[in-house]
Amino acid sequence: MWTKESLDALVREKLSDYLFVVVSNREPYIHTFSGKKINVEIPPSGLTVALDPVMQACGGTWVAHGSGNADKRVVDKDNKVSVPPANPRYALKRVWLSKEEEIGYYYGFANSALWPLCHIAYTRPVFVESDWNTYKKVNEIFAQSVIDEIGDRKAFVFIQDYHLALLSRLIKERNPNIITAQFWHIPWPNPEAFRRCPWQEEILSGLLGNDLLGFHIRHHCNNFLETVERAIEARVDRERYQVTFKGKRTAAWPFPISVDFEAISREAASKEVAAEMRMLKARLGLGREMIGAGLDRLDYTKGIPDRLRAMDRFLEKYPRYRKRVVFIQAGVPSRIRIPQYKRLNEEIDELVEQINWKYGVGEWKPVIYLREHLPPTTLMALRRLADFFVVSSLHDGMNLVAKEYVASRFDEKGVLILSPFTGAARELTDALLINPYATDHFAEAIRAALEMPREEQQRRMRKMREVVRENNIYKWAADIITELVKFGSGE
Ligand code: GDG
Repeated sequence: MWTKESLDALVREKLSDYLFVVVSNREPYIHTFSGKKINVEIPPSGLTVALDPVMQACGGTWVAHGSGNADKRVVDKDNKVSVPPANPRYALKRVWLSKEEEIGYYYGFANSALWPLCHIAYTRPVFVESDWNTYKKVNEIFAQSVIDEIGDRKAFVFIQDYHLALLSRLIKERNPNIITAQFWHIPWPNPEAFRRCPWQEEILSGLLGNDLLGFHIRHHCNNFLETVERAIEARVDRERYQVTFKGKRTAAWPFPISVDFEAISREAASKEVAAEMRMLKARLGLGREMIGAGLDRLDYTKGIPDRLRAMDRFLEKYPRYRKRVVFIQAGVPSRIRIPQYKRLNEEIDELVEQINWKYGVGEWKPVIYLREHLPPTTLMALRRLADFFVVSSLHDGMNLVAKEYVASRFDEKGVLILSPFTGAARELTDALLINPYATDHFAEAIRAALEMPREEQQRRMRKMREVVRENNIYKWAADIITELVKFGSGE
């Protein structure tokens, strides 16, 4: 089983001759002003949890957009700051973007075009030529920053996600000896869906600059290979999952991302979390009710209205559960500058209000909506309090929230209700699988979860915990690094 220590040893052994560079849009540490003081925030993301230990072990460089308002204040003349702040182990090199660049690249092409294009969630992608041009320009800015950092050293570059689809090719054009891998954190849709992108050839060509391209599941790799086959002149080897394009080979393989199982499990069992569970119940005015919960970044792909509709249907169909079940939805709004996200927030507000009006009695309300930024201990307390936990994405690359719930339930209690349209559903087959579009069936699953005997809960949870324990975040990183170094040795 992979642990932080064994990953550390692997990195020291295999990467020691190379400079290891991670590139992502989001930075692992953000400096912000709080009055005159400067604070450091760690953004909540699975990516940071996965790659921070790798970086700490190999002492490389992480290149990312400097988005904090105090970020410029703390960097040196090369735009670098040593992190983690308390015990510096590697360099965070910041890339600066103007407001216009951020709007066109991040809010525009990445999140209004590529994100809805790759998620089949019936939100129309918006393709704006000027956004595309800004996206290309920002990818160039990142490429230059990476190239300057590497100089003439031997290097592995590990690129993250859909914000930087053109990066590997831009890097290779400047220095073909650099080995690059990229992980695509969102689904890759079928070729029919992808061809709606007016610049599909450029994007594919950009991604095929990589030596290794990672997706969460094999299905996304297959979609990618089919898209390549249909869209550009390239040779696709379906057996080896490889593409040859312009004389260069790229492997497209699955690497299911995960969480730090042991750390979450340990933290969930702490005294602080137990105390927070009591405080949270008191704060929310909860007594003996059974508790359901959902916790998401507020995104239209996560199926939040769909789960509220299922809750509505459940309470309508089974009045005996009124006043006996409460559903808590937590999560912070995200990307609110994009109109579809604003509309989603309004839709959720309306649904919560309607359901609470319909079934509320006196002080009691069936849905509690926690929209504020909650500290990790509170989120952990919520997972531990949840008799059932809902992940109802319409489409999701993996979904770490589901794995975090499983990792938190060291007591082997609780039921996970999970959408089959998540990557996680391929591994967590002992969850109650629901179709978020099928409201009645979904409502039945809520009832089944509430009525599931303890022994069955335990049997299912135990199996899911085994899966997440074994396939943890360190295995994800180790598997990718193991493959990556083979390209370095020419294997
Ligand atoms: C993309 C892919 C893939 C959520 N709300 C709050 C909060 N979170 C934390 C969760 C979890 C993380 O954020 C979300 O991870 P997900 O995997 O669920 O989803 P995306 O953000 O869409 O990530 C996804 C992932 O990349 C990794 O490859 O799994 O499919 O879409 O860790 O706990 N954290 C805090 N407050 C919140 O309100 N603090």
